[in-house]
Amino acid sequence: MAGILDRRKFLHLSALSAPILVSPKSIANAYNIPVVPIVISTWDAGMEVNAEAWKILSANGKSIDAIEAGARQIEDTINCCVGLGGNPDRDGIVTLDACIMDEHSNCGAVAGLERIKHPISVARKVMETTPHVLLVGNGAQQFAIENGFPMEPAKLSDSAEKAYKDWLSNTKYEPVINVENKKNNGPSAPNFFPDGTPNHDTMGLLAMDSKGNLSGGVTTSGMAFKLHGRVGDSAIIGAGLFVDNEVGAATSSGVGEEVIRISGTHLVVEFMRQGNSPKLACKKAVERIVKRDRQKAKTLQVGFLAMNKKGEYGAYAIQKGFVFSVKSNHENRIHDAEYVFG
Ligand code: SD4
Repeated sequence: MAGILDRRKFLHLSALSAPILVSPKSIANAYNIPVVPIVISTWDAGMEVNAEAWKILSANGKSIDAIEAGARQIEDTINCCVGLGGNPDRDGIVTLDACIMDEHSNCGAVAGLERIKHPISVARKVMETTPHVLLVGNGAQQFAIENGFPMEPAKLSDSAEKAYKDWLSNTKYEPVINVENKKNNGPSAPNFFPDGTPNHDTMGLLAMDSKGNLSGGVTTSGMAFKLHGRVGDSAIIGAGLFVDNEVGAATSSGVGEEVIRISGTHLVVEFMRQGNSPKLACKKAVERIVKRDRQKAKTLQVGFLAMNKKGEYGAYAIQKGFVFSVKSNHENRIHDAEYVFG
């Protein structure tokens, strides 16, 4: 496809650029050539997620397949903050939300899904085999079982069990914003509570494949100790995830209610459609939340992450501490997002 910087052209440009010390990325930018493939994802755990997605993207695979593979990687990680190893609701039950969207605006989602390891794949099945977008609760579980997804034991991971017991001894229902890790000053430092446990539970990822097609996905155990039955932004197209293959894609992490209230990722994509960079689009969406109730916003976290059709990306958060991971032919690293309140 014309206008796409694939691996071959990239190597060619690298060779051309070497003697004059101009990076292939700046050449690509100068000629307005999208840099593909690329995958970006929320938080530092996105590094491993990206690595899995990259196996598909670097072999000229489709972005939707890369998204599913990346999300499955973290869903497989027991004792992590995403998937069945995540924290339960206030009744002690782990309920999972996920959604997926491709370059044709096909989308699928599940919410409140219990005892199924790969909600992202169930969401994809909803997208590909039903006329619906969102299945919830028992219906979602029944659909998963009918489609061959095994039921897992109803057992909390060790870290979730501990967190739940601690929470039960002090049942104050307040979402906790991410705070700096006092134990570790590395790049992943801001994503942990001072005792070292992860303080986020959502993986959102966006990919553009070598054909320049965008897809995205989100998978989460949702906000810890939520009311049973509560659904967050991560299952809702336009809130936790939105993809428009003409413009770009966005995903979110943080307090889902605030994201749903402003149709957050749809808003980010619309801001990009108006010509804003991904970072500015994310900033404007964050400001929409802050403007509504500045005092309340000081007590909670929301981060948006976005990518446009050029392969440019950016993020913005309410609080310090939101980080995201990027993998392309140019880089493989974690970035800090800018924020409103430091
Ligand atoms: C939710 N947005 O359920 C998710 C929570 C989250 O990092 O992102 N946590 O509201």
